[in-house]
Amino acid sequence: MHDLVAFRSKHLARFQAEPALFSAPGRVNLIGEHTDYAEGFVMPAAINFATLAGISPRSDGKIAIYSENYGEERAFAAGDLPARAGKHWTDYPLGVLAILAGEGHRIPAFSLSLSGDIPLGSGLSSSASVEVATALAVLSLIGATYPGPVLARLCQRAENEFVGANCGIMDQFISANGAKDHALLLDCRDLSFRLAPIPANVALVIANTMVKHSVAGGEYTSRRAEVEAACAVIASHRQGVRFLRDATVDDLARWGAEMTPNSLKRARHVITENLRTVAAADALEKGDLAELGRLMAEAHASYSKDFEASCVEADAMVALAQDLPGLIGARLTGGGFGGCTINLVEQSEAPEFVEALAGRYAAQVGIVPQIHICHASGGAHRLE
Ligand code: GAF
Repeated sequence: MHDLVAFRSKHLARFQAEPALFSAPGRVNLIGEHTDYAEGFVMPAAINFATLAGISPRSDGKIAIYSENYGEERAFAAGDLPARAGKHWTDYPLGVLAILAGEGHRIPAFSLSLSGDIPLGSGLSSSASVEVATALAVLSLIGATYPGPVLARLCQRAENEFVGANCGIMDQFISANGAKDHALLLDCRDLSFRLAPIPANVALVIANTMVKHSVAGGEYTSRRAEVEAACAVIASHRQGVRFLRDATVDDLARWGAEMTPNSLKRARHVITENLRTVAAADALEKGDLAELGRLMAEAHASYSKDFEASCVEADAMVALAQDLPGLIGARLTGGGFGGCTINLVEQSEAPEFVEALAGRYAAQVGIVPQIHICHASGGAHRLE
């Protein structure tokens, strides 16, 4: 939980100026993994872990950025910002500035403080929340606003074009556009979305395997390449297929033999995951939690076996949750290869669920996990 008063006064003490404050949440994805860059469907929710940004103008032509998480301050000349990433935490805020400058904004001098309580490398989109919080803060100083979906696209571009991570739109989109107590079914083709209420008696229990995950890592990129290679095979036979969003399991039956075995499996995951994600939104809207849980289990099996993006620890965390009282559905969430599982759990059972799962995981895997009972939160906003 953030201490806003402390955050504000630290900015004041460090930079001798009152900051305007902004908050951008992390996210958990209920279902729809590695589908966003295939122009498919995802259903994340923003969570009550966030990055705070405090910003105040300066008159010395400098941009000073302080990260409370890294305990480090860096300064740049506003008129001569780095053109390339430096493999440093400042790449995320600097990437946003580069994209805003490219959109024709003059970037003013300012002091920016950042502080996040999203566990880093846990697959809960700390990077996207830094980008969105920075964008909101800087835009407020410039006096410009963008609709949430446009803001998300600009932040995704910061990550793609500046940081050099080939992510899709999901994380930035939900950080900018999340809604309290709702999951958001996003069509990553046209960015249209609908909100599905999460019942008050359902808790989002997020279990950190403590195995670090990174979108910038090679596995994410190689999976994406395999997905795109599968799509190219189908596109060579069937006009109008631009992304796997346009493909069907029937296409795989016909032309799968022309793909590498891995590409075929990755494509089967993406194509079936799109179907599951839309079905999961319908189930949530109808209050059919049993069906939602079934789809989450199917999604995890597909993510683990066909997409091979799980790991021993995440498979264990999902398996160990299965017979615990109150479980509705469990799966590995986010980019894969570590990070967190999402467990939908009956609220009244959640505290016991957390204790039992933590105990089982520590006993079997030998790692003490961090497990949080979260709720779906609103998207990025200015704090008064
Ligand atoms: C990461 C990426 F940043 C998202 O765009 C998405 O592809 C996700 O992995 C997998 O669903 O969070």
